[in-house]
Amino acid sequence: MLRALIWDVDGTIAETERDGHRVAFNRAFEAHGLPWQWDVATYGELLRVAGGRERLLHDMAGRADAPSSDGARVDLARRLHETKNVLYAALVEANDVAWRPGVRRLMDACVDEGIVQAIATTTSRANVDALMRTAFGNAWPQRFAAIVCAEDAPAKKPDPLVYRIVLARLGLDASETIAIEDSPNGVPAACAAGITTLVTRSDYFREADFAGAAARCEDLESALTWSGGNAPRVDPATLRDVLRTSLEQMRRAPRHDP
Ligand code: XBP
Ligand code: MG
Repeated sequence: MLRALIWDVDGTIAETERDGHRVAFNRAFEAHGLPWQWDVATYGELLRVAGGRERLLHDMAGRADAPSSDGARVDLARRLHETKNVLYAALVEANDVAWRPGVRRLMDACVDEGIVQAIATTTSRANVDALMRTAFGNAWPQRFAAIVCAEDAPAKKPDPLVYRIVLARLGLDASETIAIEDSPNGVPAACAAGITTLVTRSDYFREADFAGAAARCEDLESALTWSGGNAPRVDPATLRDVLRTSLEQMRRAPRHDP
């Protein structure tokens, strides 16, 4: 019996990587007097590395103009990352990072139907907070039975730790949940935790293979046909079928009180 929907954040809820984190990293480089810039394609390559600080350190390893000692690089990455997160929040608050189609409707439908929701992300908690507040205000955490971020799960995706912590906090078995993911790091993380995983294709990973995923779609709006009362309705593609079946099962299940 499926009981909970687990959301990835970056790329799944909004195009945060291309329009948010990347832009904020570039502004942080400028703010720290560095001549570095990550264009859209370069940042796509860097997304192989999960975690903003880890991504910075990976990039610095190939730069002649980065600090030479490990300690100085770690310190610079920490300072750049702090600045980046502040600038990211400002971008999100200015509504420069649009939510992806269908996400808000599916989240609202879950609330209407009493379906438990959770967040499993390798992003810093402050970034999740900034993004979710734009849609739901300060009370947004009340919508989620578990919110697990980078600070809670130091081993980042594709490590399944973040999903295992979510399952533990929900008190559910993996077979009772589905995850929505967008990335080649996120899908194996959810799958390794035993969770049925649906892919919504973000810009950076439009062509990726996602062998372990149960189903794939372009976005959640086109994946679902919405009818009165926010109810998702059947449509033939695989994601639609899996999600519809999941939601119907969840609707029939007793409400889970975390
Ligand atoms: C998200 C990440 C994060 C973001 C930036 O992956 O890898 O590092 O790019 O956030 P996922 P931070 O969507 O799989 O959770 O700078 O806070 O790390
Ligand atoms: Mg993602």
